Amino acid sequence: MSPALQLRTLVTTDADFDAQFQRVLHWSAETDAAIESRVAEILADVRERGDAAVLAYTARFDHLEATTLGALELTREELQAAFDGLPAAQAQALQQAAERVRRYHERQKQACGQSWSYRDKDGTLLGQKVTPLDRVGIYVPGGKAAYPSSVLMNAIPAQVAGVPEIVMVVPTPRGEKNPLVLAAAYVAGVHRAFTIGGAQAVGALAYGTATVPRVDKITGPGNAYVASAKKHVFGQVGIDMIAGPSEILVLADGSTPPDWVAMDLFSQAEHDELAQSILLCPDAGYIARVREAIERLLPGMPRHEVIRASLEGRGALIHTRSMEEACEISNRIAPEHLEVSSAEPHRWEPLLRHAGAIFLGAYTSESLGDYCAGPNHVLPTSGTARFSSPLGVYDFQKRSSLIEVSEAGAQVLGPIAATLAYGEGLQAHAQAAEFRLRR
Ligand code: HSO
Ligand code: ZN
Repeated sequence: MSPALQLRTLVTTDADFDAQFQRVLHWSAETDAAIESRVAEILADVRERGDAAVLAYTARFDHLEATTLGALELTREELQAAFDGLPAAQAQALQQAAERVRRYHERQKQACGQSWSYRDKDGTLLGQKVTPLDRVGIYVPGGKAAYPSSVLMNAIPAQVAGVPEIVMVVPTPRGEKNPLVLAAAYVAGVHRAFTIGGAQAVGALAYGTATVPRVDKITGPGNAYVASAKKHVFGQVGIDMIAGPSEILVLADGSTPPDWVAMDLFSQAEHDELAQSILLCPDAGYIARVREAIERLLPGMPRHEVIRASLEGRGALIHTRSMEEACEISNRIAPEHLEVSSAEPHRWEPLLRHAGAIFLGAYTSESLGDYCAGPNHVLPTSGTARFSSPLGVYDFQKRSSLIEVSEAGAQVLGPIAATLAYGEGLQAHAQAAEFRLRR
């Protein structure tokens, strides 16, 4: 018999609700000074010695020896062979997921990834030109968080954006390759792949080595070393985000079977002891039924220890006064995943401002979004949905402004620019504008 689950319930009418709520929310990525300085050393070494440094760290940390870094490159044929070797059901699921994710991101590109321009009344052309990045690096974790679905979620938007070269790195301890990861790379159109990982792989992508090409942006999740390395190289290259542990918030009106909600809370809790699962609901009876479902279903879960640690450490069932109040609290949390498990999800959706992804209605389990609904599963965590967005095609594009001033336009803009330029004490600026005025 396992000990009773210590899952806290909070009640918004409690006098000290705010203090309790703050404790639930509080989480900070531990910025471990030892990790930071170790990473800085590794990066400096990779920058200086290139391939040799990457090989040495790969031997030391991943127990994978090679005489050249080229020997750690996976060919497209190997990726294809991994795909061809999959059980038919897995191959098909991977393709179906990839197809839906691709279609969604193509739509995204259509809607917000296109160049545009217009001419004003003087015939001056103004616009924005959108171009893909030349080369991107995708970091795929090995070990306990090796997710083929994340390969799709990172590579497909890059491919849809039109990035001509997608380079994947994946740590491969002792050379034991994960066939589903390689197969996903094949399906998602990864161009080059290396079995390297850690800060050394981030350094190789950021600075380039004789073998690993230097990329313009690095995306993808990783452990504390990878996260620290990405922060270090930011500026030299672009990065997507620094993702924290997974989070799910279920906003329930009591109409969804409690078992479904319990399993949805488990689905993110099973990722990580530090993952966060929260239920917000105005119905105390329903909260009790979800708690009962959690206690009944937990022992049957293969990852029950991780789930228990996550629920006890960071989980909460929150009894609110109303659905409106639940929406407000959800906005304060700004969760990565927000399920509106309600019979009338469209009534509540307009009240929800901050969330990485919003899942509407009882049938929309968050896990469908993790794999195959279509939208990206790389989402802002730790409240960063207040100011950031899901990984998307736009992360693999950049924009250039376009300006073509007509002769007539130069007559109108010249005096304005010159006046402001003299005000800033910049004579060359002023005269560049004035030279173009008709005398
Ligand atoms: N929920 C995770 C993504 C994932 N789930 C991958 C399963 N596999 C991060 O949002
Ligand atoms: Zn997940």
